[in-house]
Amino acid sequence: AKFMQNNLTPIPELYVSADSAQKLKTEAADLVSWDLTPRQICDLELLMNGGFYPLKGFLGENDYNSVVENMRLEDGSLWPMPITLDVGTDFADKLEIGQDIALRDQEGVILATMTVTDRWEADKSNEAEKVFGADDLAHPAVNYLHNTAGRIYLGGPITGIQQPVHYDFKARRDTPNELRAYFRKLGWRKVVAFQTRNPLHRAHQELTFRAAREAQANLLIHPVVGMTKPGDVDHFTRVRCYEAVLDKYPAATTTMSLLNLAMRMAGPREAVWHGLIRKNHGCTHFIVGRDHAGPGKNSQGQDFYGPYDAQELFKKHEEEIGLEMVDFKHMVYVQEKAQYFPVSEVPEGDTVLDISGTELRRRLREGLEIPEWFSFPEVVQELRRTSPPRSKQGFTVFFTGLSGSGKSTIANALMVKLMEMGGRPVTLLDGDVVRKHLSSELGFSKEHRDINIKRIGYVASEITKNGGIAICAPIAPYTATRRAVREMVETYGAFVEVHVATSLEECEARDRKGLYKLAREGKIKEFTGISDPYESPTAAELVVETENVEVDHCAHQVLLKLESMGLISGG
Ligand code: PPS
Repeated sequence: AKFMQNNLTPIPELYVSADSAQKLKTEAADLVSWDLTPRQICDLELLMNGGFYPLKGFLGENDYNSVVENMRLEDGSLWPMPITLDVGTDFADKLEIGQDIALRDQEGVILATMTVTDRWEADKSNEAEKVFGADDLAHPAVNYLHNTAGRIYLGGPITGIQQPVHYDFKARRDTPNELRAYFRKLGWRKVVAFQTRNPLHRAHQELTFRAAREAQANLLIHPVVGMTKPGDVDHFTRVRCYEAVLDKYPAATTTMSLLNLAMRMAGPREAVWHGLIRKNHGCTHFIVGRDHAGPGKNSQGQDFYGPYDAQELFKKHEEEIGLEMVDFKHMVYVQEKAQYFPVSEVPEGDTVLDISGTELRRRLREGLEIPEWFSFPEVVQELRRTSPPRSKQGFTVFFTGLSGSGKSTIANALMVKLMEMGGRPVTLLDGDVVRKHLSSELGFSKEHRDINIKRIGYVASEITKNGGIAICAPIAPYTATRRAVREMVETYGAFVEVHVATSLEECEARDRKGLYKLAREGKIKEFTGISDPYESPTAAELVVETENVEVDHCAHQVLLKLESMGLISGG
């Protein structure tokens, strides 16, 4: 075999010896320090433990340019991904070339020091074009490059002090050298790695089985738990799923290890990168699928990469990567045979069953059946726990409207009706109540109103995340702020905006608190509708009229809306 491992010698790491680490850590406390971003922490971990061998630190300018343009370091070694330390201009400006800096995690623990040999402002659009194929913000890594990453890149060699701390699934995390030692100990001379950022279903199990059988190799399930594509199933859920599936593999031939990689979704380049990383982890074979590490559609609705671009680029560099590619068979279920087959080998006339990712998410969302031929009951159960049907998830109802429009009254009625139904806790964040408990120091300037509404949004998003119902009833006069709240909440559940559209004339005529009179007399400044703006919603989920309509009926309209959105179950 081409890529048999005969002698799994350790791979170079960037850590100092245990004796020196304590001393270096004490000295490093006096250095200028940089607080690493979550992505930089992932990168640093793999730099230090040899996962990114032959890199010796964050790329300097020449290596960076060479990687971007030619997929190679300046010395010619294959390396497809720019691993850069991006910082803000203010931080970069206070450094001198040659200076050592301390790299800290988000709690302030010093993980490494770096000698700054390079500092430059990169051409990010060029990086996007060359590395990701297009300068298009629909690509998650391009969006990160332009909207999250700092303007200036720093480069230089790293001296590792300690590994980043993980409190989750400790026993399942291995450095390249730990995996190498494990393979050596068990006498595994050929190991095929399976990279994944998704839960494993039966089709994945079939394909990994096949891959291992074809390569006559042992199998390493090597899921990414660092950063994956935004919107993916969180890694906690996934790892519980993997653990459930691992029982279905023969223990003597298969193992699983978690990889704290920050993916870039760079398709072909990413596949080559993944291969090099697996090589460093002691593997000999690597499964590359259709659309490997694909970022989804571009802003024109087209795929960023061709479905087999990744396989082609990998194949071209196979020798240099030092891993044999095992191409992914798209496995489908054949009903008549009650078995999985590669799509190309389906017996003629037989019925193929398949459930796409989108269809799976729909079934989870609506609490519909997921058949046993598709996945394992334990996996489905885990996924259902994290993505319960909408009628069991938290959500937020956000009333907006003028003072005295009836927001609070309707919100109260809605709360009582939801409590009568039971099932989920309900919290009412009424304008006046919030101003008493959360925002007592704030006034009514635009700035203060925005702070007030964002606080409400934060609390509502936490309630939604934890499966409760938040009912908010502030004036919330600004469209942009309402939208910011919507985005906060929609990370965790539905956001239902209800415009209580009582006219200014009617509110003023009612003047329930006597405030409009005072506002007209100039005794209250910046009063919404009188001396301050109210931007009417244009895309609210529901608009309710209150003139000549009973409160009970208004609240009922909201309930019907919630039911039609699947947020409360009928009956
Ligand atoms: S905002 O704009 O969303 O932050 O306002 P909100 O927190 O909902 O507070 C509105 C209540 O505060 C009283 N009040 C005023 N409203 C508008 N403008 C000014 N200048 C003002 N001063 C005091 C008023 O009672 C509002 O209560 P509601 O329930 O809306 O009538």
